[in-house]
Amino acid sequence: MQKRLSLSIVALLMTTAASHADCSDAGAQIICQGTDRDGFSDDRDGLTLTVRPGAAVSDDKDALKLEGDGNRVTNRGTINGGDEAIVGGTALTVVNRGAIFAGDKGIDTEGSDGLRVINAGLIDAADKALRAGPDDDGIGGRDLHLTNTATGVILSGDEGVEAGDDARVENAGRITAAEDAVQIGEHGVILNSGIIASVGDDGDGIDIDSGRIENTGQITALATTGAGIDVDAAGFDLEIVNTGLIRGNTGILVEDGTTDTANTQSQIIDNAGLIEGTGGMAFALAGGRDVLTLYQGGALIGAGDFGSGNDVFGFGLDYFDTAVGAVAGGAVIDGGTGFDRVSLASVLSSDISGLTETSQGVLLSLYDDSASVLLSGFEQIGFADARFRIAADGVLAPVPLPAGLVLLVGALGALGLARRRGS
Ligand SMILES: [Ca+2]
Ligand SMILES: [Ca+2]
Ligand SMILES: [Ca+2]
Ligand SMILES: [Ca+2]
Repeated sequence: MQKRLSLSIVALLMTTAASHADCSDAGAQIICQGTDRDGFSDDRDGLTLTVRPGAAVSDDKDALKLEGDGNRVTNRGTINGGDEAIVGGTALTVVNRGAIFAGDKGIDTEGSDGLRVINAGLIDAADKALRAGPDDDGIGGRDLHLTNTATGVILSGDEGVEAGDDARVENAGRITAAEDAVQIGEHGVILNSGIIASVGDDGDGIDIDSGRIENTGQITALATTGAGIDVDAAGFDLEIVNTGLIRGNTGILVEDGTTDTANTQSQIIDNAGLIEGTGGMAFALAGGRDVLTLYQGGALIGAGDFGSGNDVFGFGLDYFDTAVGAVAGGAVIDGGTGFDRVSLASVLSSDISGLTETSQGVLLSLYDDSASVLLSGFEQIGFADARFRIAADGVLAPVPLPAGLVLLVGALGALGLARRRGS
């Protein structure tokens, strides 16, 4: 008798919940099950809202509006907003294992800090998928943490992920946007093993000010105005470690002041993957002291421009273990203005097999012409055993002057290098 009574109470509770088909709260715990067509709004702090598997919460306007602080949404069903899908306040956490659809923004915490999103499902927004930047007065927008897992898909008709400073984006899934796929500010950290792609007629794969990007996946932009990675004016440096693909009209583009405020910080780039500029420039690093080093497997498609400042184009100790052929597909690498150095730390000066002036620059060939690089605007070339400086008067000279290299210097001069530099 006792057992039968318990079962009937359970049955009654289930019937009651299903007939409400609503997001219902018991204190700070909110459960959404069934089909809720008028959304849910609550301005308290510290709420925990769960959309159960099979449940659907929708509204012609915002589907979930939780503008208090420290709220948490776990979605295992469907959230569908005619306007925003989820609007939140400070320190909102969203764990999505279901589907989130929005006629406008997917998750919107603009003007607040500390959005946490773990996405293993789908976020599909007609406008920005995640809007977590500062408001019009510059308030908020810091400290986004996004983890998009291998099953996570973020689709956007505008920016995919927009946030301010101190953002951290870990992507093993797919972030695809019509505009910038990921747009963040200073001290950003992006760890990408998946796909970050801008696929519209404007926009960059990543738009960032400073911080660190580690890429083992793909960061791409399709637009003829777009860069794989676009670096805006910044107060701090940016490091990029690439073993995957970075591709855009320009692969990596740093603002030089032509259209927006110039970036004069350092870009430190370690490349063992591919950096490709479909429009002809693999990279343009603008002002500041920039360092790009190619490691084993590292390749460039397109030309390179280090811009102003004293820059360094380096080849890691392991680079020539496998690399043969022309660096940058024969396109010129330009040191730009300033005292710029090429560093070939594993190469002996006796491995130079040719140094030829061309209309674009100086073609340096190594190892019986099996490897070559076309250089312009560099003031010094360093090898394991010697450095050569192109002095202001256009004369190429070893630095310091090892006696055995005098003949070589003479040969370089005969090839016309000094004349070109002086012209
Ligand atoms: Ca530079
Ligand atoms: Ca720079
Ligand atoms: Ca330079
Ligand atoms: Ca220079």
